[in-house]
Amino acid sequence: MVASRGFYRVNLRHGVNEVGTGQRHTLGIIFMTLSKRLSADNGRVTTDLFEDIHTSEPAQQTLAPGAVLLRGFAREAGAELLARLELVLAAAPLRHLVTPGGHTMSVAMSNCGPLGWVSSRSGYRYEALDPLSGQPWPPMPESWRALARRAATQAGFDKFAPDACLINQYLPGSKLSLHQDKDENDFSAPIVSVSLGLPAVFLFGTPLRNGRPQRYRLQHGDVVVWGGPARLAFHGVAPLADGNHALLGQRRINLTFRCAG
Ligand code: MD3
Ligand code: FE
Repeated sequence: MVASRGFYRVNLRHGVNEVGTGQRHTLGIIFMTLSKRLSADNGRVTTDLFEDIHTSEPAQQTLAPGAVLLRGFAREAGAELLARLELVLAAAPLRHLVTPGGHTMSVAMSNCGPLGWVSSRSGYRYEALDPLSGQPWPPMPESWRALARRAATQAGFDKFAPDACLINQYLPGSKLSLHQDKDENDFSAPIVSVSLGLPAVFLFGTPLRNGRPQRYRLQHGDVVVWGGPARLAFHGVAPLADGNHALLGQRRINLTFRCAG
C-alpha cells in the first residue's frame, strides 16, 4: 500500500471488523488499517497529542545561523505550561492591541513577567504595568522560565534570564505580518519561542526583508531559539488554518521569552 507522508494514523485493532452489509465478522487476527485522521468534530482535522513524531528528522535543527529549532522540546511540559497559562490569563486577559497605524491585530496578546510588550496608536513599547488593569503583569511561572532557560542552553546560549514573556493567541485566520523584534534593549540575548496547540506556518525572512521567506511548520511543543545573526531577522506567521487540537481546541498559543529591559 502506498500512502503519502504525514497525515495517516496507523490503527492496530483486533477482533471485530465492520463490513458494508452491516454484518459483523469476528476475525481471530490482528490487522492494521490506515485511516485519515478526520475527527468527529465537524469534519475538522484533529491534531492529537502524539501525532507527527518526526522519527526521521533530527530533534534539533538549525534553521539559519543563530536560529535553532528544538522539535518537541516542550511537548512533555505542555499540559503543565497550559495549566499555568489559565492562571496568567485570568490576571491579565488576552486583548487585541492596536498598531501605531491604527489596525487592530488579529492575534490576541497578553504578557507575564516584569515587563510586557504593548502596542497602541502611540507606538510599541515594554511596560511594567498592564494598561488594562493598571497592575503589574502577572509573574512569569517558574516552570516557564526554567523551560526557556533549558532551551536556550541547549541552543548554546548560557544563563538566559528573560524579563518578559509575550503570549500570543491565534484563532483560525489570525496572522502576524513580517516584522522584526527590536523593542528590546538587549539584542545579545536570544528570544525563545514555544508553540502550543494548532500548528502554524512560520515565515522566516532574511535580515533585510528582501527575498522570499522560508516557511516552517511549527507544532505543539516545538521550541525555537533565535539568537545571534537571527535575532533581528524578519519573521511572521501565515493565517492559521482551522483545526482542532486535543489540549487547546481551535487555538494556537505562542510564548516568546525576551530580555527586554
Ligand atoms: C525570529 N511571534 O511575538 S514566534 C512575536 O508564532 C512573534 O507568535 C510569532 O513573532 C508567533 O514577535 C513567531 C518565533 C519568533 C519569535 C521571535 C523572533 C521568531 C523570531 C525574533 C527574531 C527572529
Ligand atoms: Fe516577532
